[in-house]
Amino acid sequence: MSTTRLPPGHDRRRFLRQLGTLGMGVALARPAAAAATGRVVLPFENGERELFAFPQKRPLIVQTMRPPQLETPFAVFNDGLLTPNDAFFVRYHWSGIPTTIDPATFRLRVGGLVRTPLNLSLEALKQLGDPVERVAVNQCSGNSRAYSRPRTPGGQLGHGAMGNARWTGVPLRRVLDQAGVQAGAVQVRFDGLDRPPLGDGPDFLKALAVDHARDGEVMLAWGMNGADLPMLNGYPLRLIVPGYFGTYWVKHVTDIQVLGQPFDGYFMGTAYRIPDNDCACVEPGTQPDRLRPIGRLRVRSFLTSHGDGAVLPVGREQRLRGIAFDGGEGIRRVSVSTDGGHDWQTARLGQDLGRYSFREWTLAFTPGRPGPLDIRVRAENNAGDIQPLQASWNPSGYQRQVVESTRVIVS
Ligand SMILES: Nc1nc2c(c(=O)[nH]1)N[C@H]1C(S)=C(S)[C@@H](COP(=O)(O)O)O[C@H]1N2
Ligand SMILES: [Mo]
Repeated sequence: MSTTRLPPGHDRRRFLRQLGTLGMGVALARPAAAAATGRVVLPFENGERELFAFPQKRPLIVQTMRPPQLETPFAVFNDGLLTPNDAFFVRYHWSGIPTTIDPATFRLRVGGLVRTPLNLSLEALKQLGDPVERVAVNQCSGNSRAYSRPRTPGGQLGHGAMGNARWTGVPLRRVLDQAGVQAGAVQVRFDGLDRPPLGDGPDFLKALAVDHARDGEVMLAWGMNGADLPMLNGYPLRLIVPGYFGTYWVKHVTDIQVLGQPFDGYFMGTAYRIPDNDCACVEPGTQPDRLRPIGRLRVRSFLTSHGDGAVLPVGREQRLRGIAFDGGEGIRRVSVSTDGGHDWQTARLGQDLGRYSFREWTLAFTPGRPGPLDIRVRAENNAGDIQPLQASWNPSGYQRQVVESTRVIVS
């Protein structure tokens, strides 16, 4: 097996050069090898974006080049329920990301409040028992932030900072049991191989309550849709926290510490926090009194078969199609309105890939007369949580949930 997951030779050198020399400010002096492969315009002000193909990735929507922050073009979500590895979105906080990792020398350390600290090779990890698989949605807290009104600081993301994949790995519990968690353990903290540039800034560290970490569902995954993880999605090992926002899904995870007190580093104590009230919201433009760490995904749904501006032939039956998901209760109903929210019809739910997965919905629809149409989709989960018709607001533009509108034209 080769010691790198990146393409050899020219392509690999090109990748290293891109990562090493491309900043947001160098667009004018862009090396030929890093030319954009296209442009898209997302449906909001300042929505022009370039597409760029990083190694192992098809052209994706560029949020920043360094570090790579890439959105999935929305049409991909209509191709199938699993998001292909080369189309899966990418989020990093710091530019010090690993570009080559030798799977033979990679180690996962487990320490802190454990009886037996571990230092496991990938092979040793894979031999801890039968691998497990789970389909789960990874969604960034800031997905759809560009739709927040008033607008909120942070990456102005469309709806493409999410993806659904089949993850293969071991339950984190198996690894923690191997180490033997000691009495007094409160949290488990995860560190990946990426680093802030030049040692500035807080390292990206995330923590879970010890009971959550041991629930049997949280995984350490090396496989994604039947292949190794792409480098940019956390090769060779990442945390999977089914039902939780992507911020907890630490990539390139190499160090796990069992802690006797809550960890309040920057990415737990300051960032990724939401208003600590029932709606996790405040009056637009105001600041909350108290915050808490972001947690589970909220119910969302999308139309994927038709985009804004699509033209539907009058009198011809169409199949409206899309996806719905939530934080793990499972989707029980999807309703669709083709008249801007006046009348609602129940859509048919497709194959069930598990309660953490995207769920497909479909609805036959024959447009009656020419003119603009506002198509809306609204999902409800098995706990009765339903998407609101009015958006709520929080200062970071996190966890958007409102029923979305797609404006099409019948002619
Ligand atoms: N090591 C590391 N893991 C990380 C991050 C990071 O910056 N570094 N970002 C997190 C955030 S905020 C998100 S949304 C997900 C995105 O996962 P992806 O890049 O595989 O799509 O990774 C998470 N894991
Ligand atoms: Mo994120």
